Amino acid sequence: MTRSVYLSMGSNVGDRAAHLRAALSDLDRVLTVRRISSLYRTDPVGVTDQPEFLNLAVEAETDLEPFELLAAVKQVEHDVGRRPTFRWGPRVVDLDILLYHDLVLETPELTIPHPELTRRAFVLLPLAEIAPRLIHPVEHRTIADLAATAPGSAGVHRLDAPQPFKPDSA
Ligand code: A4P
Ligand code: MG
Repeated sequence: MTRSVYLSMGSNVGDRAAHLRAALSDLDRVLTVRRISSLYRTDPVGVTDQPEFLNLAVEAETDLEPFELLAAVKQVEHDVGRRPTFRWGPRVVDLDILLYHDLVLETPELTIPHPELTRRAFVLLPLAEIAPRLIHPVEHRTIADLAATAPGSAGVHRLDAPQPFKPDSA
């Protein structure tokens, strides 16, 4: 059965925009990308002594089951990180599953909705741009509402969304 899913992407190493573009086109091969948010320049959260991130959110449709989707996004991370232009070093793209239809799942390998979703402006603001009326299946609040009260939103800056961020086939 085809389901709507929402993912977030971030990069803070090397050519961040190129990493995100590569991840988007990779992703579009394994699921159907429907919407892509603008790109956001975001202050690092958690470990703050690291470079600024670029973040975005993606809406897609997929027939993959949750764990198949997790495997697919891990594969995309791996593929993008292994591009020959980038040496060893830290992972260049982080891909998280935010929401999978209205599924609520809590296992050691996979938690949906993503447990940090409600606390992270760098995830909520891009997501609210593409899915403001979506209801968080645990909080029972809209994404727009959660984004409006998210801590750290001052560190999240929306950039123009250049066309190259759309995968060719979208
Ligand atoms: N996992 C469980 N649930 C999920 C899910 N819903 N989606 C498991 C994806 N993965 C999920 O993730 C570790 C394991 O989480 C996976 O193998 C999977 O089984 P990871 O991405 O390999 O490891 P990580 O990056 O250390 O963890 P995580 O939680 O993704 O990192 P964080 O905490 O998200 O930190 N600041 C800004 N401004 N922007 C950012 O993008 N990102 C981080 C990354 C920190 N600060 C940031 C940003
Ligand atoms: Mg991750």
